[in-house]
Amino acid sequence: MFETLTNTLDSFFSKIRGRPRLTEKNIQDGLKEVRLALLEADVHYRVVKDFIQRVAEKACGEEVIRGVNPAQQIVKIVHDEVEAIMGPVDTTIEMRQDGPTVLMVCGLQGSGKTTTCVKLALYLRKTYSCSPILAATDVRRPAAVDQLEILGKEIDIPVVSDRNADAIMIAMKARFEAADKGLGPVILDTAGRLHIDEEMMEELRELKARVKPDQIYLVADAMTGQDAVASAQEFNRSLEFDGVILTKLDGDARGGAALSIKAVTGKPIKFVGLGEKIDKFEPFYPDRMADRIVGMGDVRSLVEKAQEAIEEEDARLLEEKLRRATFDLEDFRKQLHMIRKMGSLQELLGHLPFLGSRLDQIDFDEHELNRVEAIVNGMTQQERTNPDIIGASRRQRIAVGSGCDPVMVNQLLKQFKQMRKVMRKVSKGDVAALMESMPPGLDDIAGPPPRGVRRKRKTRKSKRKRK
Ligand SMILES: Nc1nc2c(ncn2[C@@H]2O[C@H](COP(=O)(O)OP(=O)(O)OP(=O)(O)O)[C@@H](O)[C@H]2O)c(=O)[nH]1
Ligand SMILES: [Mg+2]
Repeated sequence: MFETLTNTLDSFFSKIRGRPRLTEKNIQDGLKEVRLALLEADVHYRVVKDFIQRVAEKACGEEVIRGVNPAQQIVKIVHDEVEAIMGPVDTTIEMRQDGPTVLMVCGLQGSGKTTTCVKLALYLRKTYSCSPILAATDVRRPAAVDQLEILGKEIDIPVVSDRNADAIMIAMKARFEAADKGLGPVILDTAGRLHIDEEMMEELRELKARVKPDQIYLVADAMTGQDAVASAQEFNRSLEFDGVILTKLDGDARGGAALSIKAVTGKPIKFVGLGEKIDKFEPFYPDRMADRIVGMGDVRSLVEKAQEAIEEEDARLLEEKLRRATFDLEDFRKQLHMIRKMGSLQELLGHLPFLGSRLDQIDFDEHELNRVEAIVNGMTQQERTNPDIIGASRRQRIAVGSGCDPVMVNQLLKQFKQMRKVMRKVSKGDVAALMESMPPGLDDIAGPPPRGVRRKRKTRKSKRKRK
């Protein structure tokens, strides 16, 4: 899903990154391609129009922030806009205190209602430690009741049914049983039709009026693209639902429905179905979806990984030291150690926005990182805390101990001192010093490369091309 869109955005970002200055014209040109890709992904034309307009306005109107290049700013704008057209969304379900909570699930025939009811029951049982109960209120299709009963049995969730009663009576019966046995929420699996018709809407409206569900969810099939959006609009007009559950996102849907539903109906996607299996169901996160579409890499998981590795106290101390500019080689050694705990450098950088697809442009030299670590390890604690005491003889000793040339020890010390100098300036409020210390160039989007990572030299040919 979204592959073409992601690729188009990626090539748009690459193009504008190569430009020394961004003009309204080159932003507009790039956005033309993005517009096509959105339409191709089956996004509603009105959503596309508004989206492009907002991005263009913001991108052209945005003041260039010092130290952030325009390309970075545009990526951020696109990402935020993609997120904004799908969110915000609150997936929590308020559980009633005065009786069972009732959730009504409706949608067109075959959209996945029955499967979704069972998935939702399982999800709620896990997340809220409650005891959901299903109500077979689809009395239209004889086999529907059997289907729900079989699925409910599989995961041990009770199903209330009555082959001689109507939907309202069954829903009432389920609520009564839930109240009696202390179960809930009650999930109503309603009947669908091939197309929206007034009879179906009337039935659903009546069910809503009599049973008064706490939440109504519309199940929409992502594979049907804009049809799903159009029917969602109709449902909302006559029934007013609270949120959408978008199913079959695992298929080869182009994703247009996901990007259009909120903008067209005003109601967010709350959950998504990602497969036929009962556990293929999860809350919808617009920010994560935007990360995926805009190709920002899995920043979230990087942060989580880093959080695991860095003890909170360590992080606090480090921050304090950075602030007071008393960061020494001992801290540097700890940092190297943390990087190691987080995985290999390549794996780590793979999580970073933009670098993901450009890893092949960078030479990874885990070797050099090992060498740096060996040099720092070869120092005494006193030398690490106060590198200024390292003279020629100490340098020689460290070089021999770490199996490298004294020149390398010198180089590392020089770079470290330079870095500390910059940090001192920054801590005194001179942020420009940090910017000036960064190497210029295309990759500045990801900041200066860490030690151990070298940029590949540009060949004469590619230099000439860039000119
Ligand atoms: N791949 C995939 N298939 C799904 C998903 N959700 C449901 N299905 C399948 O879609 C088909 C229809 O699902 P149902 O749950 O019976 O749909 P329904 O809306 O209850 O259908 P009716 O009761 O006939 O209106 C089944 O084969 C499901 O296995 C999903 O998220 N991914
Ligand atoms: Mg069904």
